[in-house]
Amino acid sequence: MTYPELHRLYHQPFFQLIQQARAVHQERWPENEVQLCTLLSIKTGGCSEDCSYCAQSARYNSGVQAERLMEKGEIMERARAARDSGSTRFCMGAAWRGVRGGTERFEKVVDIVKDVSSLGMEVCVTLGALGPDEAQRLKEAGVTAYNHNIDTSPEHYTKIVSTHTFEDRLRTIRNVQDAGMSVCSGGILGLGETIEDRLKMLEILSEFNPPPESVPINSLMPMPGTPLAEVPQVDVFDLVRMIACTRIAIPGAKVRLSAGRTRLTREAQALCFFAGANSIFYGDKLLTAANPAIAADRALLAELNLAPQEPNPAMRSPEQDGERELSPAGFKGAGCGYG
Ligand code: SAM
Ligand code: DTB
Ligand code: SF4
Repeated sequence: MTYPELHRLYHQPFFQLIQQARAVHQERWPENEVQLCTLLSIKTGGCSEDCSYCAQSARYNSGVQAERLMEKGEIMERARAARDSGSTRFCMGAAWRGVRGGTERFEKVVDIVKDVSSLGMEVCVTLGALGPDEAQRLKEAGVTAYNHNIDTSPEHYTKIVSTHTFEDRLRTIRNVQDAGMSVCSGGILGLGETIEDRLKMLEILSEFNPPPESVPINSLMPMPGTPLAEVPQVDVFDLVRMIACTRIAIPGAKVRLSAGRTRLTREAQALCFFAGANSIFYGDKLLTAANPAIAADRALLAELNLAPQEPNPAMRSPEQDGERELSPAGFKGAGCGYG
C-alpha cells in the first residue's frame, strides 16, 4: 500500500478503521485464534551496535550483563517446555550485529536449530545481519522464519542507530527471502517518531514481495541506561490504529502484538486483538524485558474466547496455498526503491 493510501486509512474515524480491519481479519483468518510464540535470548548482552532502545548494547549501562551463547541442552529444555505450554513458534534471539559462516558461534547456532526444528514448532531466529550463504545454511538447518525488524522509517532510523543502516537491514531481509525463509519484520512504536514515520515503515513492509509472514508491532519498553529510557508511552489508540492498518495493508501476515503488553490493560489488549492482532509472545520474559505472566495470558485469552493456534510448522496462512509467488528479486519491482 502506498503512503497516501495508508495516510487516508489511518486518519479515518477510529471505529470506521477498526471495523474495516475486523472485516479483513474475519475474511482471512480464523477470528478467534491467537498464535503463542516463546522467545528465548540464547545470547544476551554485549552487542557492538548502538540501537538507542536496546538494553543489550554494550554502549549503555542498562544493567544487562553480557553472557555466553547458551548450551544446546538448556535451549532444548526450554524449547520442549515452550511446546508443552502451547507455543507453536520458538524464537531464539542473539545480541549480535550479525553472523558469519565458519565462525564457531554460527556453526553452534546451526547445530542448535537442527535439533530445535525436530520438535514440530515453527523455528524463528534473530541473529542480526546475514549474508546469502548464512541465510541458505539456516534455511537448510530448519529455520522457518527469520526476524529482522526495520523498526521505523528510513529517515528516523538514522536518529536511532548509527552503527548500521536501514539499507543494511533491507539487504539481510532480501537474503532471507532469497533463501526461502519467511520474513518476520516489523517495528517499534515510541522511539520519538511521528505518525508519518510509522506509516512510512508500514508502506515499506507492505511492499515486500513476498509480504512478510509476520509483522511484530512492538511498543518501546524503556530500558534504564539507554538513550530512550525516558520517552513517553505510546498512546493506546495510536497503537490500535497501527495494528488495524497493518491488518489491512498486509492481510495475510500474522500481526504480532509484541513488546509492551505489560503496560497495556486487558481491555487495551482486547481492542488490539479485535483490530487484527493474532499473535503474542508468551512467557514472563521477552529477551531481557518483562512480559505478562503465562497465567495472566491464559486467563485473558479464555475471557476473550480466543484459542491458541494449532501447530502449523509450514506456516501457511489460510488462503495462502499457491497464492504467493516468490520473486527472485525479493522485493516488488526494483526492490520498491529501498532494497
Ligand atoms: N540483534 C538482532 C537484531 O537487532 O535484529 C536481534 C535481537 S534485537 C533485540 C530484536 C528486536 O527487538 C529489535 O529489532 C527491536 O525491534 C526489538 N527490541 C529491542 N529492544 C526493545 C525495546 N526496548 N522495546 C521494544 N522492542 C525492542
Ligand atoms: C520482536 O519484534 N520483538 C521481540 C522479538 N522480535 C525478538 C523482542 C522484543 C525485545 C524487547 C526488549 C527486551 O526484551 O530486551
Ligand atoms: Fe544489538 Fe540487536 Fe540490540 Fe541493536 S537491537 S543493540 S543489534 S541486540
